[in-house]
Amino acid sequence: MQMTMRWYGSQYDTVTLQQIRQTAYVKGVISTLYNKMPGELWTYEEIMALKNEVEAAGLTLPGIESVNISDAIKTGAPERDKDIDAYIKTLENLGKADIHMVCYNFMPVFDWTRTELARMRKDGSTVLAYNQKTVDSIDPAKMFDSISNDMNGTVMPGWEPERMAKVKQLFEEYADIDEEKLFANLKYFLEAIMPVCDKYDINMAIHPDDPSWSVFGLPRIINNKDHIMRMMKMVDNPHNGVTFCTGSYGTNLNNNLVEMIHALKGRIHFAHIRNLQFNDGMNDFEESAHLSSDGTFDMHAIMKALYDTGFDGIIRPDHGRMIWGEKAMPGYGLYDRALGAAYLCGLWESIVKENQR
Ligand SMILES: [Mn+2]
Repeated sequence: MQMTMRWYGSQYDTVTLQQIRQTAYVKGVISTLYNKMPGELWTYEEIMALKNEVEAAGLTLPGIESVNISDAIKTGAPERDKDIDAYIKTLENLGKADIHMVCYNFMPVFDWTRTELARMRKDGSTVLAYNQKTVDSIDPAKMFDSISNDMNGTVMPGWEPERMAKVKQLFEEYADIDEEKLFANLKYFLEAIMPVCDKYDINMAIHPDDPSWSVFGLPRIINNKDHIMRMMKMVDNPHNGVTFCTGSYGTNLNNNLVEMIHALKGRIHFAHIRNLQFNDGMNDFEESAHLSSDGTFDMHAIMKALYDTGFDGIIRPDHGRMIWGEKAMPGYGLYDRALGAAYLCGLWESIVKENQR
């Protein structure tokens, strides 16, 4: 496995490449061209500028999170073919730059939903949290206003103010999109891009919906084993794969994470590892430290399932807590993600060596 950290670029991130390199555990970063709108073409020169900057700092850039999918592609609007053409050219440019993993999601309107970005825990650390009652009582158009004060002056990916200003209009665009239509539009997109993925050996890694159930009445399809297996079969190509995000699939306690990893053998191209603490069943959860005993999931079992299925892809500690007074994008500070990377590397080394004996 390749241990990485997500990095938002020198213009936007509070964490530097040098700090990431000094963790010693993290060898590469997963990044994006942060100023690109969904549907916009990424040129080879822009991609190489990012790659060269990362490599000059002694790190690798093995993948992109994310090349975002436009709403036209998700809703199947007439302009989708133009956006898909741009996406194909972007993939071609990434392939030419020797980058072979692309994370994306197919969530309508909201990329992910949390009701608090800085819930205080007993030890004074702060974490992202979700409360179902709050979601049920809030006007989705106000969702952005309710959380934007906690962003520490950063712009959260998927929650860009320009996009959120159009939330009402976005809801109208998705008004007649149900699960079946979303599956059909995803299939149409994947079938169009598979030839370029085959040509340049690009692994597409869909990120699950977070939380893994419908919010604000919007359809969600990448949320459980049956749905993800349906997606793997509907475009049965190893380049059609997944980002296995434990903290997203894990929001639904009926999802058996270890069983899902085994079912997805060979199709997990990217792993996001984090833990959750549930306070009122699935009605209220918060992100915990990565450590198994601080949350709900058995991290050793998860890492072992990845090992047992021959996982050799890219992995990263997902969101971390905000600790030691750090001010950063919620979930994306340096300190707790570095602790997470160290812990996951320790588990992995131990599993590898136990199995070599
Ligand atoms: Mn994730």
